[in-house]
Amino acid sequence: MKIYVLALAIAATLCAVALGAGQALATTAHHATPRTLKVAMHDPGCHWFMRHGEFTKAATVKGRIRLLNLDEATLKVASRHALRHIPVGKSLVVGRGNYVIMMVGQAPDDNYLKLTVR
Ligand SMILES: [Cu+2]
Repeated sequence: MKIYVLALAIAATLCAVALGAGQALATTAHHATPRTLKVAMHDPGCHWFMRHGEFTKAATVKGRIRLLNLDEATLKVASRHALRHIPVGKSLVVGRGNYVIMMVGQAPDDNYLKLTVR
């Protein structure tokens, strides 16, 4: 009986630790709310980063950033590790790395946007 109680106490302690860790993670995520970088439709080039009311083909940001697709079709976000898609009106948070952003079915001379996240 004593061993059973001891096991129960250990299990309860482990649960409390796991719960605490989970809350710590949630808190961290909450504080690091990423800013938003818009990708907007604009010709020529079809799509551009829109920052401070200006259209640019390249952007460098510090810290995680939320990419918002305001283009006319799904965007492709390519990094060394993955190719991800952002449907129109949706967004994607990206972390540190280099990215090339293009649109599905885009013309060969449309923009390839370069994003650097430090
Ligand atoms: Cu486009």
